[in-house]
Amino acid sequence: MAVRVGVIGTGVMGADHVRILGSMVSRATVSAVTDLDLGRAREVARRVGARVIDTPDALIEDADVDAVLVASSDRTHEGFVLACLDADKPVLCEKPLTPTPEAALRIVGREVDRGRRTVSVGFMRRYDPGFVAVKQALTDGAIAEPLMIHCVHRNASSRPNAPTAGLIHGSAVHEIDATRWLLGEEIARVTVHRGRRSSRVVGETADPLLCVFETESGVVVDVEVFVNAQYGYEVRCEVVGETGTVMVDEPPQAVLRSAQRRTTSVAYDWRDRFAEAYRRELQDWIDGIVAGDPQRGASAWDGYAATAVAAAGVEALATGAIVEVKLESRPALYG
Ligand code: ISE
Repeated sequence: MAVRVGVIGTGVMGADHVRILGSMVSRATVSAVTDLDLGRAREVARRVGARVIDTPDALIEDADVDAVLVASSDRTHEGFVLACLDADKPVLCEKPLTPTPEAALRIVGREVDRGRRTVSVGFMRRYDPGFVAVKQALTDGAIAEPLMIHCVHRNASSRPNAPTAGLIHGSAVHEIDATRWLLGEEIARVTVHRGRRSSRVVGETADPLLCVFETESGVVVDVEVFVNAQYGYEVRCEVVGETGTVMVDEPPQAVLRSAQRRTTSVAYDWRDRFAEAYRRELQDWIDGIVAGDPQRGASAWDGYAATAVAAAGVEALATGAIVEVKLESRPALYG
């Protein structure tokens, strides 16, 4: 029997998840959607034959909703995820889990009280074939011990006056999670440098930024975050080890040779670059629910840890200091 998914939020990401669930994921249907903009919800629902429910709370409680995907604005995540925990329904929440570590800890606390993991966080890079292959190479010891990681995270453009903190909470948070996941250790301290600002930025956003993380074992990770890079979307990640390096490759694509040029295209945005990762993430989540093992990919604890590092990054950006990351102790529920 198919898992009936209810989707909260039908903006860019919610609509894309509905499309993928409705067309590329087996044993899943989208039974209901909701959005503050009910007109937008109706349009997205129509494409997959889902119902529109007026409010998120009613959607979470609905008898035809077995599991919930939260893709609404970041500040609403906490309330909806807590309501899913109370309703005993598996939930996949888009990243970041919450805007503050305190809010994420409340989710962790509620899940620990229930004694069962049912909250997953949408850090989709954990499902990208390139990132998965890098993780495998590290596990196999292919480059011996990792020493440094170099990352690039570029978007074509951001909205005018996007808050600079959003470059850390919304974008670099992916490198934070990828670092923790690839290395299997926590990030201990953070610095953030703002350099010369691009004249192409509309508004006050400080862009680009360079974030530097240092892990517990001393691996240094540099991340260029540039959300107005103009030319397209690009993510790079290279781990430097004692005997070699391993780098994330992009999905295969055509190489065009014409008019004395050899060209390949650059992705338009993350939905394009990480299309396969999103499909695998959703399939794994559904497979987990079917198998009675509903927490897959990043957990609520991972969501908390990532948000705590991002918050340290925002403090580092404001103060120019090296900021230590102070995590609560990890509950046994998270292994
Ligand atoms: C966006 O919200 C995402 O999550 C994308 O994966 C990320 O690359 C982008 O920078 C964010 O704005």
